[in-house]
Amino acid sequence: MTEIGRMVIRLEEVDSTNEYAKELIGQGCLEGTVVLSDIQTGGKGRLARKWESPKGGLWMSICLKPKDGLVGDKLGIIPLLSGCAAARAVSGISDLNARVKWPNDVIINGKKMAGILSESILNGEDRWVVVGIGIDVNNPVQEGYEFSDISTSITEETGRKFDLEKLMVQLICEFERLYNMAESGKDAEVLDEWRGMADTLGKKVSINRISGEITGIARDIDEVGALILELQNGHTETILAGDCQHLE
Ligand code: BT5
Repeated sequence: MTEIGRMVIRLEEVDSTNEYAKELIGQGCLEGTVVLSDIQTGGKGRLARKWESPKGGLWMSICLKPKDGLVGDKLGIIPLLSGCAAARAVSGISDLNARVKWPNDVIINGKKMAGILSESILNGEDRWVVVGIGIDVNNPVQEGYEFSDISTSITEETGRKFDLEKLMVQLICEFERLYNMAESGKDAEVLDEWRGMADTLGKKVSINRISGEITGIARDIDEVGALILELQNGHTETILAGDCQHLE
């Protein structure tokens, strides 16, 4: 069983908790080490996009050394289970109905409240994964940013402020539960849990991939978390990575 958060490193400010976590792995940190920071000056999204990380949000990374049921293609399950853990933690502290959007977002009423950045690295011969989770908690995001019209925070949804420590503890508990299920071969159950919380399935979506844009109905995910898209001509296409936009 992998214990998450036996070691928690709390910083006031850092460029990116993911980058800090990678340095810790290089220095031989304990698996399951968690890094969080009040502020990130160089927070990252996928594809080198910027992640705004002012005070008030939960910006954290987890150092993992996946084994057993989580090797090879199955590493693709990690961002999905991270999204489930984040959505459950948000719903747990706030009573909001947080849902997951393929591949890596947590949304409330269609608006993004959290994102996941999962990075795989080699440390010597060992495969490690850093999972970065960013949740907009007490920081407003509905004004002032170019993504404001498609984002929200817990405080903007509820009108209240929340204890980041409590959210972190819930997130670690949910993450540990799902991660250990996946490592011990119960990945099908983890994916079922994702399906139960998914806002994407059954919807018409447009996926922006490096190879171009594709539109269809999101029918399901496969055993490694890839999206199964039904195209207009009735064929299906399996999408491993991309940006997903819900069209309805
Ligand atoms: C993500 O990327 O959603 C992954 C975000 C991961 C952030 C965490 S915080 C802790 C750890 N350390 C890091 O440096 N990163 C991780 P992506 O799907 O590419 O979405 C990025 C896009 O979301 C940006 O291009 C903006 O449009 C938008 N965005 C930026 N900051 C945001 C915020 N605080 N809340 C909502 N949307 C944001």
